[in-house]
Amino acid sequence: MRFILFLGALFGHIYCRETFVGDQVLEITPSNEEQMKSLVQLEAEEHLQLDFWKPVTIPGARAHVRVPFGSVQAVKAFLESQGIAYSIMIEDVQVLLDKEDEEMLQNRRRERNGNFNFGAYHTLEEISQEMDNIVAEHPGLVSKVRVGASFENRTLTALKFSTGGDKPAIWLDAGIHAREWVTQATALWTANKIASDYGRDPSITSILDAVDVFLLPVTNPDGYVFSQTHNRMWRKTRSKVSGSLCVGVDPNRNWDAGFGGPGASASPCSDSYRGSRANSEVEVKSIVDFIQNHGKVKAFITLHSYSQLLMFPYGYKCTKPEHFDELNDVAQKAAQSLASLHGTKYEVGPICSAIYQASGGSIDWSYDSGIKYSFAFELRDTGRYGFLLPASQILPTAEETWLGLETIMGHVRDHPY
Ligand code: 0X9
Ligand code: ZN
Repeated sequence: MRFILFLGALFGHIYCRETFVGDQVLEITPSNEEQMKSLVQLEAEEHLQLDFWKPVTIPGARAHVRVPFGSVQAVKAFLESQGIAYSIMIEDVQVLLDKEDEEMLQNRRRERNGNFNFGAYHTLEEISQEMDNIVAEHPGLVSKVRVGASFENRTLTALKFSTGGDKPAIWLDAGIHAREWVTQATALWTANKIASDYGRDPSITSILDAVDVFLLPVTNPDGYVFSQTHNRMWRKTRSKVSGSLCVGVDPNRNWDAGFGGPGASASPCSDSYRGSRANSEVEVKSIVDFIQNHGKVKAFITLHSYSQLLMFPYGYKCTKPEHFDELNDVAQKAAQSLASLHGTKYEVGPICSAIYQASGGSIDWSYDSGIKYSFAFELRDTGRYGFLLPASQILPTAEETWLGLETIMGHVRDHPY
């Protein structure tokens, strides 16, 4: 009995994790309005438990959907009966998850020598330790800033890069959506890059001589922990929703920008649930308060995955922002420098045309609050692995993303307002 309890404690984290054995991710391409309607119907069938990684938008555009094992046959039969084109993007989601797990374990063994591997996925604990390390190694440049606390009371820790004085600032966050693991990893690599190269790399040096940078690598820590311990596909926060058994709010539908408009759900069980009111999520409210108190944030950049897009406002409406030409120009240049490293192609445009209409998003809030340089990245890939990007792609992703970020930051440095 004692032995069984011991094993239970040892493997508890494995036992209570949701499995995705036999789940498939399908790429679906509706070719006309009628097929679009059928797909909307399909999406509404709650019992199928479909997880749209990339939603249905317009005829000809590809949608990506994770289909639980138990629904695979029914979904395929439906698509075939409607003549809707599809292909299998991921044969068995669990195969990728097992590989990811195994790599994390192996990496932990390798890291026992004390060297942090930026090309691996890490736990929240490991990420915070590495943030402490970065601060300890560069005490004159980097410090920790407590932005607030999450619903489950985890500290929201940002790194502040500052050469002193009272400078305008650039805000950079990652991991607002829990399952977008390449973003937290990219943010941490970026922190180390900025810290190590200040004073060596003329571009980083001149940026930090003009502005401070605040970097929050894990914006949704509760969701991140949950995505590692319970459900790899978790996206939302972990807040309790009164009157519902479902947990969590989509923190990128919760900002006070067109809140409650198109492209957000009012249903607590939806993955894009907007929450009961704008700023209901303490993670969102903490950042809003922090930025307002600071008073001199001039750029707001957020990292998501996946799709390889570099976007700017608006998402809650489909009209051009006042600074369209400048934002578009900066984003095009950033996408060009990003592509110069490995040839990774990004599409550039306002959220509404580049991806879909979505209300309550962070960069619409920042832009409407007067932060002109508001950008959202959707990092790699375009769907081969989607949210389950292999760890072997972390370093190339982070390195190329840096070139895009550097271009934007350089523009902010050169265009004070
Ligand atoms: O739907 C989203 O929130 C983002 N796509 S994701 O697949 N990462 O979930 C797009 C966000 C666009 N940005 C804002 N609306 N601020
Ligand atoms: Zn996202």
